[in-house]
Formats: sequence, structure tokens, C-alpha cells
Amino acid sequence: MVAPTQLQTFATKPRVFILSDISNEPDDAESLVRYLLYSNQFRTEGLVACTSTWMKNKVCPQDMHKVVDGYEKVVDNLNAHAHPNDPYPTAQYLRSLIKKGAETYGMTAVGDDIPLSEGGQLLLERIEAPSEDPLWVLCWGGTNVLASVLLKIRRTHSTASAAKLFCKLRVYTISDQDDTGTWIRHNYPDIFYICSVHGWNQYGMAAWCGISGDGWYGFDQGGPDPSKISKEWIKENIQIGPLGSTYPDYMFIPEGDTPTFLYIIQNGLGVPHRPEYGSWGGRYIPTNISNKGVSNGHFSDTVDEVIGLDGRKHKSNHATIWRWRDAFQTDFAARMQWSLSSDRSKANHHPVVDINGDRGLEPLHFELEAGATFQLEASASYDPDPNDKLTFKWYQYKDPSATQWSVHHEVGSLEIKSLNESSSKVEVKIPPPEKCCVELISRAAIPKGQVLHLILEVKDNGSPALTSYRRVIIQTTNEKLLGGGGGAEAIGDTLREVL
Ligand SMILES: [Ca+2]
Ligand SMILES: [Ca+2]
Repeated sequence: MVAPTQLQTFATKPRVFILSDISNEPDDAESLVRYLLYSNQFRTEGLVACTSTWMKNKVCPQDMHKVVDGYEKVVDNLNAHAHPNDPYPTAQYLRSLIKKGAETYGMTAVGDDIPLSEGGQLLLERIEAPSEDPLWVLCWGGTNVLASVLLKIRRTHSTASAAKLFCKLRVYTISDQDDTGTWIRHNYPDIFYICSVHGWNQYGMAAWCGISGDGWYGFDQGGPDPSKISKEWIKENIQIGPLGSTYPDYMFIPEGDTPTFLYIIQNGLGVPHRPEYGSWGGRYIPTNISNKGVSNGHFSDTVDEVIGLDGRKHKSNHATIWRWRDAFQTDFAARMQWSLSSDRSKANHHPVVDINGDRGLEPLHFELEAGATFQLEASASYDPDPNDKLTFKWYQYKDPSATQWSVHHEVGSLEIKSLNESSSKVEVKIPPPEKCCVELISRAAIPKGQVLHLILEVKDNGSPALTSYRRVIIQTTNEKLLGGGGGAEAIGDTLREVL
């Protein structure tokens, strides 16, 4: 019997505010279905129906209500599969958050003499609320509700007070879907703002397409596995039960907006305030590193190099998302099973990862000398389902450590040696100083070198199988300044030597 207190619990819950052009096509409703299956690990603070270039003069909050009506029928089942500390929100509470954004396109809703929509009012209230916790504004359509509120704050607060409020915002938008996106980035450049930027409507270039767009847009052919995004798979695994039956068939690609919340799902992989670290919702880096470092401002696309289904290397922005597809689709299917029955023995639940006695979801941080070895012990990890067996996979995620495109030239390799049969215990060797603690171009030795990322994936053998993660972040050091020399004046000289 699965004890509810053995299930994964969440020490913190991100505040989330969703702006959605629901019903311009079916995919926003699909994303809302998936979001609600994760809603016990968030504090949802707004669900606002907005416009976009695809639906310029109306908003469809009634279609959010339809999904919440389906959710109402399964919420008791879902709660049986959640830790008692982390109940799902009631349907009544979610309904109270559904509001209309402006029923007009883009900047026509933004101006000193234009009153805020009811959705804008709610967003303003949430930003002005005394909570110091960041507010994640997830934009699935146009961004004019956000733009109108930013202008209101600038007009009604002192510069210092407005800056404090803007600091709380964490925005993730699905490209630009009206003319307020560029306006926001131009007028409020310090706001944390994840957005793939590309030519108007060229969505196939955006990182978020990695969720499911390879077939439709034709990128990375042979790399991502399309089997778990097919209409047949979705019919069998997702469109089931009272909530799953509110998931409409897709027209172009399924769930283009879902990466916004995959990005903040608490599974031990991502670090939300560090977009360059990567997560199920993709990896992004700052477009401007001149002033404020990586803590805020605009973050745009970068690439991961991933071995695809065809055994070949694929290197793209899309790969930063599709590399995790099997895990996030399986996770979705397992949660949909929760919605069907309150019997915990009939469904699968996530492994709980313990590294060196730490069972949290935050990354573990180490500062270690180049060339040193250390041990990591995850044997106290467990699965709440009594008969499940766990497998342990440790690997270095190199892409987040790179400052250049050529990751394999730049980033030192961790050596990982298994110390027992299950690989729940490993020895890790930090690369020598010449590989991780020298300046890239001058090759001068430096006291603090690369920050290396080690990922532990713990997977169960339930049905469908579930994966939990932990990230280990290692700041390499070089106290005696060893390993320098052989530098060059220009990066091309350095790379020629390496090649
Ligand atoms: Ca949308
Ligand atoms: Ca399990």
C-alpha cells in the first residue's frame, strides 16, 4: 500500500499567472488540461483569456471554464495521489481566477487613457501584493494584458517602487504574438523575460516548438521520437476520463504553450531563476550580458547537442526541449491515470531522490579543486510504490557550462565511476586544471573555473515509468593556479590548436 506521506512533497510553490489566447486554436485548452494536473505544486493566481494575432477582437474565458468543469470531476481522485501537504486547488478557487483580458489587439489596449481590463486589474493586484515571491507570468498568446499593467505601474508608482515590483516578475512568452512583446522588451529591458525572438510568425525557429513541432515544421528530422505526440498516443493516454476528455484534438502541433510551465515544474531538474541551466521547458541565455549579468533582462535561444533517436548528433534550440520528451509525456500520461481513480495501487508515483541525505528538489552545490575526486550516494532514494525498482543514471549536462557554441571543445569532462551494482553510488573526478580552470582565449590559469553540471536521473519500472531528477552543480577551483599557458591572442588561434 502506498502511504501518502511517502509521496513527493514541495517545500515551495511558485506563484503562477497565465495569459492565454484560448480557442484561437485547440492547443491552449490542451495546455490548460496538462497544467491542472500539476496545479498542486503551484500557487495559481490568475487565468486570463487574452487576444493575439490569431484572435484579435475577442477572448474566450468560457473555454477555460469547460476545462475546469472537467477538472472538478477528478480533483478528489487527484488528491488521493498527492502528498497531504500539497492538495490540488478546488475548482471553485480556479473559477474565481478566470477573467477577461482586453478584447482588442496588441497596443490598442495599452495607453494612459485606456482602463485596465478585469484580467489586467487582477494581474496588477497580484504584482502589488505584499508577497516577495516572484510571480511567473506565463504568456500563451499576446502580451497586451501584461503591457497595460506595466504602463499602469510606471504611471502610479515612484521609480524606486516600480523597479521593486518589476523585479518580482518572471515572464515566459511563446514568441511574440502581438505588437506588445517588442514594446515591453524595449521599454522595460530589466524585466526577466524569456522569449524566443525571430521573424514575425516564423515559429518553426522558436525553441518552444521542440515540444512537438518537428513533424509540422520539419526540423531535426530523425532526432526526436514522435511516437508520444501522435494523435493515437494522445487518444489512448490523454483523452480519457472527465478531464482528459476536455483535451481537444490538435490542428497544427499539440501544446505549443506548455513549455512555459514545463520550465517551472518541480522535478529536481530545472533552476527557474537560471534559464541557462535548462529544464523540461528548454534552455535560454541572456541576449545582453553587459550590465546586469544573468539575473534579469531578456533571455533567448541557445542550443543543446543531443544524440537523437537515429543515433546521430543533433544540435538545435529545439533539442533543449525535445531531449526530455519521453519523460514529460510519460509523466503527463501517469498523472492522467491519477485522474481516473483514487486507488493508489492502480497508478504510478514518482521516485523520491535522496543524494547524500538531502531529499529536497534544489540542486546540490559543491566547490571542488580541479583534478579532485569525490563521492555521491543516492542509495537512500526510494519509490512510494512498494514493488517498483529504481534505476540510476548519472551524466554530465555539458551545454550549460559553455560560453561558446563549441561545447565539446570548451567544457571539461567529469569522469563518473559506478561504485555498486545499481550505480546508486558513484565516484566523480573533476577534470584537470588545464581543462576547466584556464581562461578560454589567453589560457591563463584562473582560481575559479568552469561551473559543471551533473544530473542524476532516477527512473522507476511502474507503468507508465516515471523519472525524477537531482542536479549537482560543481564550481571548479584552482588554488595553485596550475595548468595555464599556450594561450593565443584570438579565439580562432585557440580553436585551431584544439582541433
Ligand atoms: Ca496560445
Ligand atoms: Ca513509482
